Amino acid sequence: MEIKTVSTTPFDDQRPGTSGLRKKVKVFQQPNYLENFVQSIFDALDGFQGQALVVGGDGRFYNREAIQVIVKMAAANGFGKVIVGRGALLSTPAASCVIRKYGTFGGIILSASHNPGGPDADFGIKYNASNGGPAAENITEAIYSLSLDINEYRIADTADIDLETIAEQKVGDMLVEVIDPVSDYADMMQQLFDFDAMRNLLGSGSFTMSFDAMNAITGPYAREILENRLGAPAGTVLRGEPLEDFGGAHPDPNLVHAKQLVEMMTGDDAPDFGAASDGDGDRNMILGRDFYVTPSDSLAILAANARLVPGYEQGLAGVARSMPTSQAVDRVAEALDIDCYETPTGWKFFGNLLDAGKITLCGEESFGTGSDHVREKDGLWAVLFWLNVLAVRKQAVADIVTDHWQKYGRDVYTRHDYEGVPAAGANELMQGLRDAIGQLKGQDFAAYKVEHSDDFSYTDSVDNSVSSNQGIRILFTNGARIVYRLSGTGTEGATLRVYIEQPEKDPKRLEDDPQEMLSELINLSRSIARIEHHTGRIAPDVIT
Ligand code: G16
Repeated sequence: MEIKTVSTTPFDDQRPGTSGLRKKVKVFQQPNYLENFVQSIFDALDGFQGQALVVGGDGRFYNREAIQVIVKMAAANGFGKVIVGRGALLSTPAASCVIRKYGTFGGIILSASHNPGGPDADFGIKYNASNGGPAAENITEAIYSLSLDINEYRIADTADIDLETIAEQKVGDMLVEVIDPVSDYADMMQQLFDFDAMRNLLGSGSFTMSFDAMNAITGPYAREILENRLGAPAGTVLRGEPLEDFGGAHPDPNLVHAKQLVEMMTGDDAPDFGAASDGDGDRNMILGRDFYVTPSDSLAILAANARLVPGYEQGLAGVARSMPTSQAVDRVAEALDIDCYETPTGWKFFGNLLDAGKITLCGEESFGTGSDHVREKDGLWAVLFWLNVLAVRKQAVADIVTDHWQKYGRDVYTRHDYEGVPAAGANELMQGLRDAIGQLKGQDFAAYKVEHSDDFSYTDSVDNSVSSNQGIRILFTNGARIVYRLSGTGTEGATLRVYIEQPEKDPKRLEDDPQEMLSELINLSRSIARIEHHTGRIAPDVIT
């Protein structure tokens, strides 16, 4: 095998965001752009000579080309083996599962998650460590600083590998194993959940479900698990073929982008249970008939019902949520007398807590829920968890949620996203809030009095690393909160996320519409941050 050393010059925009490097496909297609970043990943790592690397992606446009480059660069840099999903496919949680199951050195996952795909849309790449989880900040920062200094990369000068056949091949001395992308993951799900009970529910004739794979990676996984292994009727999985451009859809499982499913779930003949997953299979949305379960509530409900599920019947070591996620799970943790951790946004922050056995379940308001079975959030896992709970409790989704609110109270919650706003205005808005933090305490805003305000800072309880500037929190004396942060996953301008929450215990109000219940706080969120002044927007683009 001939190894080429290619001269290159740095790009100054390769700092990974909340979850890896996400850019427009056209940016990645610039000569040497992908190669520089991959070489910077390898240069940031130690000790991988002769070791195995997992590679796979969500099937979006440019996935296959990028995999071929990564395989050749892995060979040239001294990896002993690459494990790749057939068709260049691996969902993000399946990649995490495979890294852990085969004890590989790490993995590279190609995805821009819930962002659209296609030649004019988004692409992404991230490195996951041997625990199966996204690389910690010290690694992503090292990758970034190496990318600023890079002057050459190494690549094997060989033919492309065959990605379609499950078999072993060689690239020089390096072994390439093409695996079935679904089976390891499906086997793991079968170990965690009560497939017999779920099969009975799905075959009972009185229960129906629909799963929207959004033309993205979860299609083959959902078909294998729901239709083949659990016996759900063919057609339970909608939009089950992964397409390079997701069929033009925006593969983000929320009320706006999964509109088709949301519409199906209304009315008397709607399915009993609806769910969707995103581009790379790590997000989930849970719906009952005429009922939407917020991701924050979903986490709390899974925690409260965990003992009903075989994989968690021993109980939970602890739970964690990202800071902007509602405090619903905190109340469950209190009742279960287990620890609850509050981390910054980004799945990577759960890794140490999971590895140390401090938590079993964790989740985020951004449609992410997961557990210690892998080190990524896991869309289909959350759906199966719900299905298992439904099979045991034999109640409607809405009844399970309202029962939960009756017991624990409800954290009325909404997130307002102002997308694609000019970065300068968004930064000024955040700076304005940062400057005001000190003076907010004790101030009254109509019925709300500020108890505390800060720019969230997190100290990891395992390695003591500190992550600062993780979002502005305004906490009110009645338990309500407004949180502001800028998204770290967008590829155009800035996205301002405003998270609004208020606890409610009044049984008569528990089921009211959150936008109405929170209307005063929503107005406050706009006036305190002067959103219109800084962004020109009078209303958000997406409300979840
Ligand atoms: C990623 C991260 C999540 C984060 C989400 C939104 O998810 O893994 O931890 O909550 O982005 O981040 P932001 O608010 O910064 O846009 P995914 O599904 O995009 O990989």
